[in-house]
Amino acid sequence: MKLSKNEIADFNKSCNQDYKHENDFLRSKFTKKGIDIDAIIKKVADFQVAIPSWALGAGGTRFGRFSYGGEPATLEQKLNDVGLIHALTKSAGTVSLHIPWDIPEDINAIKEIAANHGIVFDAMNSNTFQDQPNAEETYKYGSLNSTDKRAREYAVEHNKEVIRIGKALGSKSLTVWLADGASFPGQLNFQTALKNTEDSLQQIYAAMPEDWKLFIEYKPYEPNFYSTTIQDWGTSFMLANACGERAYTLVDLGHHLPNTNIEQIVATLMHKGKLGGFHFNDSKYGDDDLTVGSIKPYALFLIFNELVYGMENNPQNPYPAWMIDASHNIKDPLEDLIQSLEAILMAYAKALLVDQKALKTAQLENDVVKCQEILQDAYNTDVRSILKAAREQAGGAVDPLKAYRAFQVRQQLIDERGLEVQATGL
Ligand code: LRH
Ligand code: MN
Repeated sequence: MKLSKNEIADFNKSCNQDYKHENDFLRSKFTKKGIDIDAIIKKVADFQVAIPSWALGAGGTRFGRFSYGGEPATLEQKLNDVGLIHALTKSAGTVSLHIPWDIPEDINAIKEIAANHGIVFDAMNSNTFQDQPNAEETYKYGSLNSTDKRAREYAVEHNKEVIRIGKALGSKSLTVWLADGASFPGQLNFQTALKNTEDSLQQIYAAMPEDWKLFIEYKPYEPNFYSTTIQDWGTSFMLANACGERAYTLVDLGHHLPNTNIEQIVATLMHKGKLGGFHFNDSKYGDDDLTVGSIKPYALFLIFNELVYGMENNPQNPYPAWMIDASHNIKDPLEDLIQSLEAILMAYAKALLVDQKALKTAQLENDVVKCQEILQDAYNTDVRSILKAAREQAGGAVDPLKAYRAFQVRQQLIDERGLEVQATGL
């Protein structure tokens, strides 16, 4: 199933055009503050977020999984679904693959399908948190941190294989997330585990092509519930420095203990030039992998406020990699991803409305009240008209979710693929 530019353009004509007047109002309000609404519309239109190949079907928990019907059973079908999201939103032009869940059988065929949808391959993800059928070694007691040298070597070799596949697809980065750790005190020697992990990551880093980046993802707990070897940003930052200048920290929003100040972590990593990228999602308690902006939209805005400041003031930090990492237990996976893209672009657009000059002055004057007023003036501004104009300019749907339902995409996918198909992934 594919959606053509003309179908979408026709759909846009049937949509309410008020957003054009709303943007005229925003221009009149913000131009006098030296904030260019049309420049923001362009920045939003150019902002591309990678779709996780492992989140195109219904997710699940240990308590159960409810399939969704019309799920993609093959990598080709997954790329088609990313293509549908990109056709509607024009902000999902990249996909992040997870190996071995998405090993391409025919590299050239896969590249061609992706190119037809205007999609490129973002960070590759390795998987040393599950044992594959006929695996020679087990990761039960860890992978890169394992006390068993053969398990470490097996895991390093797997990461080299992921790099080889990524190179063939045109990807330029590898994300390593490790479940490695312990569930009971005494089970692990922390220092040995960290040393083994550092040595193994250095071998993986050395195997990367010169123009690749390594993203080291941290997480405080799950599936280990007492210790995770790469538990927090500081450990990831330390390991990235131990690897080299093309190794960075990856921030998954769900990988923080309650009430952690993530925007400060982002500012700190950008200051040190070590912020590699994001896995966007939202959570109430643990690593819930919920729709972005569905629980803590203000926190997401504060993170983008630091990102906008950092992208203007930290040339030492490369342009971050933007990726979603979510799992859909009850929502239509494609609708969930469309909502997440909307929340990410809204947070970005609101952050671009922050009068950074006035904020700097108020901070220097310790005018605490004014600082909050400046931030919240931007946050409380409705930017949905900016997103609509950005999508319309890029040839997408003014209202992607409405279009998705108007075109009955899910029903067409079910007609094509049936109700029982189960996608690989989480
Ligand atoms: C771990 C994680 C990691 C992925 C996995 C699918 O919780 O966030 O990024 O490998 O989810
Ligand atoms: Mn993640």
